[in-house]
Amino acid sequence: MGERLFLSGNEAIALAAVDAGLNRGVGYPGTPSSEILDNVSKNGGAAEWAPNEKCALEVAAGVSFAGGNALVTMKHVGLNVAADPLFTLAYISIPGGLVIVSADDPGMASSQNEQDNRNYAAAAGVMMLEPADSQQAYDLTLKAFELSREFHMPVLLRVTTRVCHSKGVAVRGGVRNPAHPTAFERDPRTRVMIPAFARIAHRRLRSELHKLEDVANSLTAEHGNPEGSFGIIASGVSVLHAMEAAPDAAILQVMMCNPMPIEKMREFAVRFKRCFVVEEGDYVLENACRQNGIEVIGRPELYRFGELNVARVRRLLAGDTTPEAAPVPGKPPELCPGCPHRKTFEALRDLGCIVSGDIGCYTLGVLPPFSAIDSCVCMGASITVGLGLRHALPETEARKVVSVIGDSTFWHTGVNGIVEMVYNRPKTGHVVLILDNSITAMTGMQENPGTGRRLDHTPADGRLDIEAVVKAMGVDNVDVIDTTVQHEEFRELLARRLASNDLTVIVARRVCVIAAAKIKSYAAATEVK
Ligand SMILES: Cc1ncc(C[n+]2csc(CCOP(=O)(O)OP(=O)(O)O)c2C)c(N)n1
Repeated sequence: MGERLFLSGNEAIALAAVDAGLNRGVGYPGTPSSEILDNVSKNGGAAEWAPNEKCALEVAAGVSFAGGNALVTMKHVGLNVAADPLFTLAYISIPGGLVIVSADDPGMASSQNEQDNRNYAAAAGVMMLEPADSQQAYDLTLKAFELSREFHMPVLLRVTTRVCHSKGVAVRGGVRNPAHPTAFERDPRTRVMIPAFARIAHRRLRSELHKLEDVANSLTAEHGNPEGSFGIIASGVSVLHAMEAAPDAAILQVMMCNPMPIEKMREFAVRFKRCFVVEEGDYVLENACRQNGIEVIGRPELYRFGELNVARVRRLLAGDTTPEAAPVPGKPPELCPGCPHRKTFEALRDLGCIVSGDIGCYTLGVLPPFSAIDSCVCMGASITVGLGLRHALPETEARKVVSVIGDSTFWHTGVNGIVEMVYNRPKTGHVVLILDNSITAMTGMQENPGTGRRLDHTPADGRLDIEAVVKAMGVDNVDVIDTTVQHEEFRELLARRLASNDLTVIVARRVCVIAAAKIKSYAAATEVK
């Protein structure tokens, strides 16, 4: 009997990755995935925050090319940023182990969309495992590393908010591998994806995926009453909801959703007059059943939106499509009292700026009493969308456009926006406001390349300096100001820069009030050493 622990899904993934023999965990924070790498570090594994998800996946790819095991963590939208390496890594023969955690957020507890990354697995041809609880998060992480090493392919591990954050008992098995030995073996035919090699690699990928269908069929489990009056095919946390909503049904759990256990699903479905599919998000299992001639009862569109829960699954199984009760209104989010972003947004509002916003705590500047953000698309988009507005709007309006971005987001993908700004300069110039609260606040106070500390808050080897970087890139004016105390100076500066045709970066710098005490304690801990 292994060690019994009480773990969240994220803690279980971290522990299993270390137990599997981890050489490096790499990621970029994003709810609900952020705690995984902290826990890797707490369990003695090497872990780092990369500037963004594409960098994270590529660093991890290098580790796996050296024969090591690499874990990559990100939220679902992070995989959009990392999609370029993902699709080609699928073709590459990996000597080590490469497991990519995609933490999806159905219901958008903390996200800008509810994309279902099971679609990525199918589109890229990458195998994907899907745990339902902490025990399976532990077991399937171990399995993911095993499969990655056996088939020389990356593996996606898809978890959702409930799986990441719910706690449950998980038994830690006997596996305790040290980090894998590494060495470089030259093999350009399988790792340099020029068309001549990639054509062969694509065929290899498809043939391996066919072999993996047997693995998919073996990675299923039946729950509930095998003699039940109806069947349910489900995956992820929906399995648990279905077990509770329909204790008399037979439930087939799909743990590998790419490739899919088509034969198991077929054998299961034919046993019942009625077989439902219960899944969150897109119609991934349902469509696979239909494409393969497996007769199932699907979900009305109402249940495509948001998370499922036991009550909703009961309604779904009853075919109830009457409108659902509106959720109890919660307290709307707001910028903290004392947040350094507050005074900045007051000035933007009062000066009537057109604000191209970005993603971070500061997105809350859209809400009253500030109402001072006009668009927000994805991380890094503030600068580039602002530039598009500058190019397209009549001059009087173009002059009001300001791009607002946080420090972590600037290092993530904002830097590229500065490249675009200097290279394709709008006639009226542009003003970029970098809200530097010296931490990645929104996702739980993680370090970033500008804080000078590593993931575990010890001093980093290097610290990136925003002013030096943007100056070196050719920005005309680089101003640094504390808008919390220098209100009037900030308003005057902003108005002056907007009136000019210059390219301006204003760094509004003041540490996040919530992080300030922690940052002091990190400094103190270092001094003692
Ligand atoms: C591609 C992508 N990765 C991760 C996230 C999660 N996320 C939202 S905002 C944010 C960073 C915010 O930090 P910062 O820009 O420093 O602003 P702050 O919250 O500190 O004001 C992150 C990591 C996301 N929305 N999109």
